[in-house]
Amino acid sequence: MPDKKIQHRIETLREEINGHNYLYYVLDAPEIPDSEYDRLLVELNKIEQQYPELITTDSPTQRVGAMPLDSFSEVQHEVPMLSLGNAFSEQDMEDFDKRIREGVEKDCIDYAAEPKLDGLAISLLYDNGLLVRAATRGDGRTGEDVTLNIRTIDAIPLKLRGNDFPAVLEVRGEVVMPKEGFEKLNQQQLKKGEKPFVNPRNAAAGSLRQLDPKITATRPLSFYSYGIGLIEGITLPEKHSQVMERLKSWGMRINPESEVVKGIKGCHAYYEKLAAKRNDLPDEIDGIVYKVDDIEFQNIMGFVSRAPRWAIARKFPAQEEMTKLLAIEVQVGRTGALTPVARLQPVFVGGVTVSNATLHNQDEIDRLDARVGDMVIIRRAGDVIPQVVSVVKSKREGKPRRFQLPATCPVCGSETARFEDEAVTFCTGGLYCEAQRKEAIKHFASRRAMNIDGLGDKLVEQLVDEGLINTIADLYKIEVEQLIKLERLGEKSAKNLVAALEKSKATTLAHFVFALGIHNIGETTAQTLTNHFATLENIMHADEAQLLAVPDIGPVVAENVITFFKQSHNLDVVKQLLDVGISWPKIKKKPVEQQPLAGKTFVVTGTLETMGRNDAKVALQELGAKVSGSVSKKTDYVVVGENPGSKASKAQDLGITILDEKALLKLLGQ
Ligand code: 9MJ
Repeated sequence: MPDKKIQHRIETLREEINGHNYLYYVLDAPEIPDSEYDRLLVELNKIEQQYPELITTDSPTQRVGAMPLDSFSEVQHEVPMLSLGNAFSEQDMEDFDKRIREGVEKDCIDYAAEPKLDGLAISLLYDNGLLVRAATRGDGRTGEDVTLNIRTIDAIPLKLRGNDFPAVLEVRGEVVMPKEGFEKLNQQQLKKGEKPFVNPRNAAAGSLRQLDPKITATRPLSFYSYGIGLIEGITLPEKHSQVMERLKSWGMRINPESEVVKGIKGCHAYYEKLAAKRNDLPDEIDGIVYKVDDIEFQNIMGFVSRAPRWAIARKFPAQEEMTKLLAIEVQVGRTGALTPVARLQPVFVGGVTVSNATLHNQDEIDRLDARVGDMVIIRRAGDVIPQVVSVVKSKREGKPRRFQLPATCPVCGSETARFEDEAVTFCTGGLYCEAQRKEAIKHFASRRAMNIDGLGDKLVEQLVDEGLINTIADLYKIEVEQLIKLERLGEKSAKNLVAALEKSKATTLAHFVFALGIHNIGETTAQTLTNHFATLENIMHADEAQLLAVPDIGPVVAENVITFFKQSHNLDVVKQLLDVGISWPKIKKKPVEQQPLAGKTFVVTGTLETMGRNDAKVALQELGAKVSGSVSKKTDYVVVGENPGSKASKAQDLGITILDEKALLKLLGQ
């Protein structure tokens, strides 16, 4: 039998936890970090496991129920759950305000203004302060019992605070999924290979419809209350805003943006204020709800069918609309990336007319299964570029073909390519592709490539825009007279540039290979290729096996090199560059097969005295050797310096030839 002390500790812990929940959710002023909160919960859980007879259903440990349901049962709403009339313009609002002023015979009305949350309306029934039932709105009269799911939402108290709450209280409000949680949930869905949710509202609805509350418990749901239904046992204050304050004191969360505003002017100002904030708010909202604050006036106005005449929802312009996907066009960006773009039947969404939306890449098209002729949902939130959210499959007519990004670039006709683990498909045209021309030329001219002094980004753009150059080879045909005619370029600069171009012709093979702008070929890879193949011809004619034999060259680089030099236009440009006189010192060594250490694998370990380990590696590579990081049966030689590690002993065990530094230097001919 647990003693009084245990009972007391349990009660203290529950009160503390509920108090922190209140600080966090209702007052938005947490006092302790999450870790501390978790510790309290762990302690409570531990004691309750030891004394299960002390567990109560309102304990904060009891949010997630044990068993999944077979189905949801029906709930009759004793006080119907209302819907709201809509206003779409200032004029609609002015008409509404006029009706109220005339109805209650007052010049200026106070309105309780609240964000209109885009979630699910829910009714919470508290009996003697305990949450006993939660139901969806359904058709307003009959909803579904979702108590077990609702209990998992931390922002909803299982027990009301204080001791002045009514014997029976039905709280009404909206279950929402905050935008941040929605994004995270969708990332998880994609990772699991499951379908992402279309918007936070759908995600919230899907989460509440789970028969297994354990699943709902993992979803980032939240709740704001905005009114009451049944109430027994106390009389309420006379204003809606005061009622909301009471709800807050009992532990219910109220939207912090709520305000009482004066008259129609106040309504308009509040609308403008929230519309400007809309995208920065944590939750998705689709408008403003205005309620006559004085409950006596509410009673005077009454209802029409199921909507109160004392409240209205002023809608923001819709952020989602349906329209037809007329075509999918492919754009080639500055970097060569192919981007599919949806051409749409123009549609007014998020306050502007939208006729294009990006489809990002092939994966996105596949995920949406978007096909030409489909009806699609377009979303434009704030300043975010319009997105295709989903395809309305039920409206698909006939059997449109799946869309595939083209095998050749729509701008230049070069082959397109896409590598494993990369989402983008890109044009391999590089130098030749008009879409990529400016970027290719800028790269070519840059300091670490051909180092053309005075040819900056701005000037490149000007030269291309004025039609003076089309390819990088054209750079070397520019004359001083042509340059002088350009805006902002004096005679001296023009002469300097032509001189710099002339100077840049004397380069190195590694700089030249890097300057070509082959995808994934950075400076180091260009150097590696050069060391290994020694001549441009060898690099251009290398097949996959030869490329893969080069240390540090993987399949992606190999494919990039092969595809680049397969394009006849790239070969043209290279030829033109050589024809204008670009040259480099010959690398005095034989192609790899003929090199002295070709086919031999080395491992270098320990400290070398006369040359660094890295220099030793490069020197070995230059003689055609492969240098590896670990010793295996395939290793031919292990070079051992001072203080070698386990690699030396492993080499001994495997019977591999061991070289000291002297032997290495001899081998290198030094
Ligand atoms: C929403 N959705 O945020 C009401 N609502 O009041 C607010 N909905 C409402 N109030 C009476 N803030 C019926 C519906």
